[in-house]
Amino acid sequence: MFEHYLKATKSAISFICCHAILSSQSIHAQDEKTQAVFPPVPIESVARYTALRAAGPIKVDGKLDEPSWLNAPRSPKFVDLISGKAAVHDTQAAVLWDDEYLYVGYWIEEPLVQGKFTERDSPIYQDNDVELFVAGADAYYEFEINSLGTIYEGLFVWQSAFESKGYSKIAELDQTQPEVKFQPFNGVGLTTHPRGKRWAYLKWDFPKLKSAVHINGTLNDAKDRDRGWTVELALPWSGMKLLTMADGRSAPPKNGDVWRIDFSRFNQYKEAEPAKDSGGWAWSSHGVWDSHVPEVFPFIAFSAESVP
Ligand SMILES: [Ca+2]
Ligand SMILES: [Ca+2]
Repeated sequence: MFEHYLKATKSAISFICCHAILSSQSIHAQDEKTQAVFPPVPIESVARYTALRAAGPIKVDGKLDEPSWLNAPRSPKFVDLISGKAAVHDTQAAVLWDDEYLYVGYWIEEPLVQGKFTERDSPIYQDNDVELFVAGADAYYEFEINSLGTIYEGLFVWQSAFESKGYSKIAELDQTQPEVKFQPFNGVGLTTHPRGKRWAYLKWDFPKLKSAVHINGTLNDAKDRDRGWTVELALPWSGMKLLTMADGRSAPPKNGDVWRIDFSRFNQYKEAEPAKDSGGWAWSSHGVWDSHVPEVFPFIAFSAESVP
């Protein structure tokens, strides 16, 4: 969801044409409101979850039919991104892990499964999408996927840590190299984050990431009513070096380690009034129209225990 902002700043096309969610007036109001209160939701209300180890192999085919998925604890139903109120369609997620991968599964109820983008790094947020953010201490990763399985991803590094934590010396982030593409980024709704701006690397690819979707229904066919779709992800721990380098955390994690990981979906529709549907739903409410706030990401503790 970050690129709305980038596009808006680049081309002066209004922010609202992309996600068509908030008027610029209400964004401003949101900013003013959240300026004084940070994080935008109380820390006690941020979701907590314990991720168990997978009990067997996970085939990344979009089908969450492995015994590990069937037995993994699931998130509560996703709630409205801003208000935390119930969403019209059911969305749940689960997390598993083993020595090689972090696995994430999403169950997405959707009566009209649709998608248009087929080219990698297209503006997936202009489709109905599912998003994942994985936070390190001084950098975070964003991933988006649509029902066609097309992905969009990027890496963000807090500018205040860029030199001091050694990111500037990493070849793939080295801003003196002409082939390294980067841009400043300041959030999409919360532009007053106390940590300030990030450097956005939108050409960055998570090494050896595996992703797949499975549609339970018919794609781009409104004649029927679909069940929805599922998303299956495997992120190799070996690809997380830029997320772990600042605090030296273990990847794979140690028993009891806690990471901040965010799970959300964004829709091109909104539930009719009187619902106050922002169009974005998340495992744990963000309190603002912005996912670039690691302080509101769910606490995901990793347990050495396997799923039953
Ligand atoms: Ca599978
Ligand atoms: Ca359909």
